[in-house]
Amino acid sequence: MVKKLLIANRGEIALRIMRACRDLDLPFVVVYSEADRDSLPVRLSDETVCIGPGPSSKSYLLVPNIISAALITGCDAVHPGYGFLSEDRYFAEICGQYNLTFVGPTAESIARVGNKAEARREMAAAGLPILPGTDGPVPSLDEALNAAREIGYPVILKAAAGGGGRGMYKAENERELTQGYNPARLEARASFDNDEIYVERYLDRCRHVEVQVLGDQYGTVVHLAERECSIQRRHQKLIEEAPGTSISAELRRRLGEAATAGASALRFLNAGTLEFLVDDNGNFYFMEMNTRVQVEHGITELVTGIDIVKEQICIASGVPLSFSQSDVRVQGHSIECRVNAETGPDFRPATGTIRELLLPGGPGVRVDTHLYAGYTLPSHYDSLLAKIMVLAPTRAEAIARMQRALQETQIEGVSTTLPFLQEVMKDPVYRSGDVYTDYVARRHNEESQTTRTPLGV
Ligand code: MV4
Repeated sequence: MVKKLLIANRGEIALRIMRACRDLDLPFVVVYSEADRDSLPVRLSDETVCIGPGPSSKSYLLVPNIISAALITGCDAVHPGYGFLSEDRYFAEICGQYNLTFVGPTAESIARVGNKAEARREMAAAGLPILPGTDGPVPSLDEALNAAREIGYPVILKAAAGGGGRGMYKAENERELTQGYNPARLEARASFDNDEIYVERYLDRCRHVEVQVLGDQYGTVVHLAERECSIQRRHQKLIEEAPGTSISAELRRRLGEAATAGASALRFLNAGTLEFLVDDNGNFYFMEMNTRVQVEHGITELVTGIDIVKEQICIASGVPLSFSQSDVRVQGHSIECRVNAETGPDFRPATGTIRELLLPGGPGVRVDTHLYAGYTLPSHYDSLLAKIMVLAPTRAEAIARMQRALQETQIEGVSTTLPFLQEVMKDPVYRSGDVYTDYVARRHNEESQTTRTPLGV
């Protein structure tokens, strides 16, 4: 086993990793920025290291500071959590150079699927279904127009180096593609320092379904079934469920087999997720692969009973997976609501001091949060405050439990998404399970999320 783990993250995921360490009786160190001095992970940790000032670029993203923190505290492993350096192939490589075990995939795997155009090719070669699209980046508008003529409209332009939906432009026809091509490239360059874009057929009325996979150092790959994450706003997930609301046992098996085949083709190590779009006819298409633990991993833990973060640490330590595919059972239905601090019509991150905090409990409720009463939210980081998760025998019972949990939750001092989450739980369309990626835009009167105005504002 690794002997001492550096937790190179903050907020609720730092706390989540700490908990896995304590369950494993593994010593750990938490890093923090000057803005996170009073954070809960720092308060609850025996050993901490300050790695720089508040802005992430000067602390959580600064590789030399993280590596130094690990070396001076005698750590032999680093868990990157999600965001920050978690999908940075160079960080994974540098950890190796300093004999630090990176709790995640190999730098090579991160690189192979980090470029979405390449990931499409890799997965198609492994036999996974993909939407019609270009084999690689389209370097000119003419080539984009020619490709779209073959593919058929509507199409979507995606930044090869993008991810999570950033840098996407939908085009219904040649005029829109002509208008969107240059802005898409400029935005891709500005956001990802890489202006490669590719063209793909746009799928309407589909669901966003992702399959959790784990791979160990001995080539064993298993999947932990799917999560459905169709309820998103501006490509931020708001609500996730496991298993998917409309996934038959047959489709689950096919999705799982595809995900396992894709991950095996990469000889994938540690925890990852393959993202698919699923239509109403049981067709599914590979979109992209995430090579980290995800925010929403907890609902998979609830329905499978598998501790994904503990597995990540064991896998990184060279322990073979202790279970096989046939041991993995999905039991019950789980829902996660993300509570974010946000304000105003543009949903800007809100800051403030948590004056009062009441968290829900009772049967089937799990809350992952770094909040405590009196905590002042720093302004430098993302707006996630808490993940409220429930587990119940059926989806209807899970919704009832979530309503109970949301009713009990009180967060004073900062405005949050709690009212929105309560609206969704009451909505007959949500309750019927008839939920597609356009749910928030259609049901909650919000702008379309794919077609952004030219120049990407
Ligand atoms: C798409 C799509 C439809 N057609 N690609 C968004 C996240 C990224 N990983 C993939 N995403 C999508 N890709 C094609 N060819 C729909 C989405 C999508 C989405 C689009 C608009 C509004 C909300 C969405 C939620 C999930 C997925």
